[in-house]
Amino acid sequence: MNKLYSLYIVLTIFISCKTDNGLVLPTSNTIEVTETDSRDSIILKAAHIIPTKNQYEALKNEFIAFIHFGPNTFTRMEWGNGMEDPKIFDLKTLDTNQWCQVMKNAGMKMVIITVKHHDGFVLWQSRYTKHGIMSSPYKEGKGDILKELSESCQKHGLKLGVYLSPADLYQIENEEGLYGNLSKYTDRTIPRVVEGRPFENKTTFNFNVDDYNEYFLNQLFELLTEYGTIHEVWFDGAHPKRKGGQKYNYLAWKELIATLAPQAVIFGKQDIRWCGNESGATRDTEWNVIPYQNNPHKMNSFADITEEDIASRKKLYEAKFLHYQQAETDTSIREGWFYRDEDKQKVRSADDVFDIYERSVGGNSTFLLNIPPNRHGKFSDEDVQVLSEVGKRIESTYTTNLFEGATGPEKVLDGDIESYELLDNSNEIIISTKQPVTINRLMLQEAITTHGERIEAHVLDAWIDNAWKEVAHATNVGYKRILRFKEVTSNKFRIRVTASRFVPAVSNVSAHYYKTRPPQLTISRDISGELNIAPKRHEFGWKPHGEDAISNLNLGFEIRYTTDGTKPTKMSKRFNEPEIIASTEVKAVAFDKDEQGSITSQVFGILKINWKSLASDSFIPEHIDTNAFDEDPNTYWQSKATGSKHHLNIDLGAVKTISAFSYTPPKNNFDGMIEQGAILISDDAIIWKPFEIFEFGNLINDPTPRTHYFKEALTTRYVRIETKTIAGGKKTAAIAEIDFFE
Ligand code: FUL
Repeated sequence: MNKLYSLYIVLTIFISCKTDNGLVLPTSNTIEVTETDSRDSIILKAAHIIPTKNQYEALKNEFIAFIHFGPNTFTRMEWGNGMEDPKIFDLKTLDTNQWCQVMKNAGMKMVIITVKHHDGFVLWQSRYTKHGIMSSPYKEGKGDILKELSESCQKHGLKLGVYLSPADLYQIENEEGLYGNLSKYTDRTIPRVVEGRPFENKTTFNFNVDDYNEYFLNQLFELLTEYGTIHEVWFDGAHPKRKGGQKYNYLAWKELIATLAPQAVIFGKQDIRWCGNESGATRDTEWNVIPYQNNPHKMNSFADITEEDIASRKKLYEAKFLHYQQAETDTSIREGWFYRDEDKQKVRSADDVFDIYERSVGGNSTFLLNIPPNRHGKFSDEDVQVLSEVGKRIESTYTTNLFEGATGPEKVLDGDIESYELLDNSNEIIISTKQPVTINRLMLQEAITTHGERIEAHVLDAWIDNAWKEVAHATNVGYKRILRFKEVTSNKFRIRVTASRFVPAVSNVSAHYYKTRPPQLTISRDISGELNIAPKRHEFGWKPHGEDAISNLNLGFEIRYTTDGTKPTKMSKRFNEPEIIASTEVKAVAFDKDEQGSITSQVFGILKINWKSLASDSFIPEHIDTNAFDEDPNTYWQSKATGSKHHLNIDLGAVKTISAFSYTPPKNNFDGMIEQGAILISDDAIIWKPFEIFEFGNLINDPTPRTHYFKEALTTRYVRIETKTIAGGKKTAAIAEIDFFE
């Protein structure tokens, strides 16, 4: 009865409000779903969820920078262990002005720095620990990286954010460490007074917390009061280790942040969510109205949201609360989050970064790109060049609007994202230009601050040969959608909204042209060693209407490559037929007439055609042991779930001299990521001698290949991989691909 009544209300509202202002409920950041709600009234509520002022400001940043810097920069580890000697952070020079200049040139608006990563080492002059910059040689312990960055940000007009890792290995591992020390919850005053180090800001807080939460709050107090305006506080969810059942009193942290940095958004909590991967993948449909079972404004902890479909109508029907929470698409310009080296650590190409930019910013999220400074305290040249090229592409593509001066709904064409047009009658927008224009990008924005996100599906048509022809289609819009398509020339375009949650309010439409470059390439090898180089097929499946836009766009290019580590040029070998590739590096590039694409490189290990599995401790039938070396990273060996110790013995077919190996974990199975293990060798495949131990960090969030370089080369025919620790405390080991390098 109740549901029928609410359906009646919804229908009445729908019928009566068509000409109204497009609002039938008060808008809010969060709306509760009640027992009496019908499916339709839930969707109507979802159409009235809007971002907070801070969230909206954060969305408008669009492209922001991440800095991972700390002891790992010097140890070349992804995750430290907390027991590093602070002297390891042997920084002699630092140029935060260079960082800021490069970010500005790339079009970025904010930078978030790891002031404390999981190892617990702090990059600022904290009163509450000695494990940090104060105990390092940098400026004889007087340096303060956050201060230098904050000053550079002010100089260059960039916003600043801080990443303060809740996981803290130093506080876990050292004897007097506070993390999980089972201390009592008592009333504590924040900040704790430290003699000789008064605060200028006299605000104080009283919280009932334990030692580690107090430590964390004291540090937040320093960060939010002594380094200028902080616009984002980033709480990472990863935990290399836990101890003593340590809990986090996030609601206390939040109160402190809201008081001291009222303009800051909080990542990993109610304001901003993780996109669910670290590889730059984006969802085709990224809704920011998210279903919750509890009120996110009162929640202490937030689970990662990683599924593909997180907020379709079906998901919203199960909600108890509907809440606006945007995603950040975070990934690194380099392989791994920290700087390792100039030659082996891969750097993303400008094509790659620009592609992620268009998919993330143009897919209703914020692009958070990590640029790890090197051991000289600077961004390396290769990263600088890529970022400068990306900045140029963003500017040349998106600052020229080819709909300028066009006729159509005034408020969507005026370039003012605060004004909007309600599509209450026809659900379509027609735009005519004075002269025909050639475009291959369309940008759309909804008036999310007043009307939330409503469009569920839309189509772009162009008037060609006296008829409407469909050019592209996509699903939701929200803050921003960029449509990409093969170039089309016309003087009349139509946007049709084919499904929506309520009357759509469109704030902006603009048209653009991106000068297509020679394609990015992928280099692969099959089990017999045969090389293949081909244009990269993007994961986003850019195939409107079954048409292969990538091939169409790239007709006429040629591929040149080298196999000796040198840069390929127009004079290098042309790729037209496969050759056999043994242990070496292949570099390839596409040329379209005289224009050169970005260079792709791939290091291959020794050929695997004669390898045999001698034994593994176990395997499950669908994932046999030879999958670990079949040159197909989509298949993998997986042991039975018996514990953390597993092994795989391989016969390389002949005696080989090996200097490194790489481990590729399965991409879509988080169960068997090998965090620690050992390589053993043998003369007879019977008696095994330990050779070297290895360790890889952050595999679950970033399941990409990891390379371990041996201290000295080994010569053997038989190799045994023995596992010691599996990520996340799991009990099974898995290998998608194993490679040995000569
Ligand atoms: C992850 C961390 O474990 C990585 O080291 C990195 O900081 C990334 C941004 O978040 O969860």
